Amino acid sequence: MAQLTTGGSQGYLRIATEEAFSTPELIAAFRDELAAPDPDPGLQSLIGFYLDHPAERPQFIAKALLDLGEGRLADMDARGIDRQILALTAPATNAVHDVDRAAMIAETANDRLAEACRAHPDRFSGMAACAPQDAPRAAREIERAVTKLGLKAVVINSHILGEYLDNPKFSEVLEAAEAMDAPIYLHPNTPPRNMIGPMLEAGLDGAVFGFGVETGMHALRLITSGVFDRFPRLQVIIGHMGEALPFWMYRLDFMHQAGIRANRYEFLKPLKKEKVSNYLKENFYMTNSGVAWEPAIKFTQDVIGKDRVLYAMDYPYQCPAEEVAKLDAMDMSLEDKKMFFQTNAERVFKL
Ligand code: 1DF
Ligand code: MN
Repeated sequence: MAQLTTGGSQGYLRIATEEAFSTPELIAAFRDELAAPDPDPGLQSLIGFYLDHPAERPQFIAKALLDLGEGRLADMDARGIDRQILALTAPATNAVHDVDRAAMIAETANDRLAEACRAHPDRFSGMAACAPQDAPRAAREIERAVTKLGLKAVVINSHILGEYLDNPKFSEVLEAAEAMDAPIYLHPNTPPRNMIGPMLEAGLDGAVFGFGVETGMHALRLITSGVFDRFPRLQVIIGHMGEALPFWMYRLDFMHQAGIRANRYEFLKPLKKEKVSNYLKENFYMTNSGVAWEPAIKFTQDVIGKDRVLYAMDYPYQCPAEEVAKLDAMDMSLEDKKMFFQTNAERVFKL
């Protein structure tokens, strides 16, 4: 494999858009959640593994998450990554029961992230964390993070203690993101207690599959509940090649419309744009985090639009340099590759 370099000599910069970091405050809260009686099984499966497992990968990840300086920059250099768009790692504040503590963790993380972005403005940009559990405070924090800290988007790690963003209790969060013109990165979480059982039993609850099922469903709920009719300018970014939703699109449209015509569910009301796919094409961006796979990237470009598909690495969870080289080598015009790796991200995150 040829040496990967930063600086754009291949004809584009590489901007990685779903890159994770952590804070000591978040780690302490995860430990307390796991020590409480009857902890969330998804949190236990995911974070229990990354906090304490002796294998090489979780040890590397635990260390890399806390490095917002030289170690991270060296890893970016070695992989030819010009810029990371950073987000507080999943499930972040979504899994913290003490609402005040959750909000403090988000606010402190945003301060730390803004400091790292100020120290390395040519290498780091960031997304704001918040604690949607306290929606008015989350809305204020989104405004502060965008206007005072220069953060570019909002990260929300899918379900919030088993609740979903279409619940009217979270309206102020969506309203603030729309008002700030800040996209929401709907990042995966492990499935909640009432969904995880058979997946956990089979070892399929995490990034291998459960993440995608949970987060894809969350994204769909936002559409079918009419969130984008309430907030038409809201933009949502989903990773992992759109959590497979592009591949579902035809069936989603057919079955959703059949359900609407039959008035089958109280929850399902006709949508202004009628088809689920229209929202996927107009209110969503999709990144290829964890999917360094040319056919899936091209298919998604084809069905939702080349201007809506962005590159992501998912450092430090999945970061082999070989994946970067593989994507560089895609059979795709230089113009399209530049949109994928660079210019779509520059537009969406206002870099
Ligand atoms: C994993 C993957 C963990 C992703 C993550 O955050 C994460 C993993 C805790 O492999 O367990 O963000 N991911 O986005 O694919
Ligand atoms: Mn991720």
